[in-house]
Amino acid sequence: MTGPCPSPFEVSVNFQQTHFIKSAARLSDCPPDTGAEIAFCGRSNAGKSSAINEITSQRKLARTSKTPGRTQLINFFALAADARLVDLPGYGFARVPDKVKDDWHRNLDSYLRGRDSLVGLVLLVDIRHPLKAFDEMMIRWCTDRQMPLHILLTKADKLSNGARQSVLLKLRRQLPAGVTSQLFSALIHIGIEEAREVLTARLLARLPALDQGFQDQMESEEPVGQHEAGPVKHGP
Ligand SMILES: Nc1nc2c(ncn2[C@@H]2O[C@H](COP(=O)(O)OP(=O)(O)O)[C@@H](O)[C@H]2O)c(=O)[nH]1
Ligand SMILES: [Mg+2]
Repeated sequence: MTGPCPSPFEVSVNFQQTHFIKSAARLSDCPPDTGAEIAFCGRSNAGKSSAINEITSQRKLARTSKTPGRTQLINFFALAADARLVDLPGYGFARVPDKVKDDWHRNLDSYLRGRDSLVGLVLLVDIRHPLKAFDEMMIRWCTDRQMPLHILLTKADKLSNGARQSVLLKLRRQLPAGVTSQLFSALIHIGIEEAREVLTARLLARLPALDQGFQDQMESEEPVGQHEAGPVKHGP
């Protein structure tokens, strides 16, 4: 028996080829706002950088740190032409001055409000500390704007299998309809494929030109020039 047919995106985009594009301190420094990108957000130390490294099978793509609050910039990574992953600044680090915290908050806010290519958020939550104030705020922000949101319960290795499942079930009961969630561990490799599938589906929803271009290639020998005008943009 043959396995399931991989989606065109999986064939044309290899997560392992993801590369760093740039770091931005403010919206005006971000790469061109075209195509589709998915941003990883969460409290400092939740495991954002580790998750990006794990999903892309690259140990050092996004820096990881034992010191919370180290990543203060918005970091962009290219998955493919016009498809990006974004590592957002961590939130909730107590030991930085208020001025710095205010700057982060402003950067995060202007990015979230101003970025047309943002097609979804991944919220990372330490499985031992589910749904703190920041997490609740992000969930509300996404549901108010109908922004797709997927939650990774990170560091699942810190709990027994039974305890993990019960945190996940409890979380799912609390979440608004449409917000999806899963277990994740960068350390013992839980949930990597599941996360990749969610990312792939979200990006493909915005990049039909990429999908269509690939299908055309499969179905005919002819060049796919008619699709090269770029991805279709959706409002708002
Ligand atoms: N046990 C465990 N530790 C993790 C996991 N993911 C990240 N960490 C650790 O948590 C700390 C913060 O991780 P990092 O990815 O830098 O978090 P970020 O601040 O959200 O980017 C580091 O010491 C990581 O080694 C995991 O799946 N399991
Ligand atoms: Mg980080």
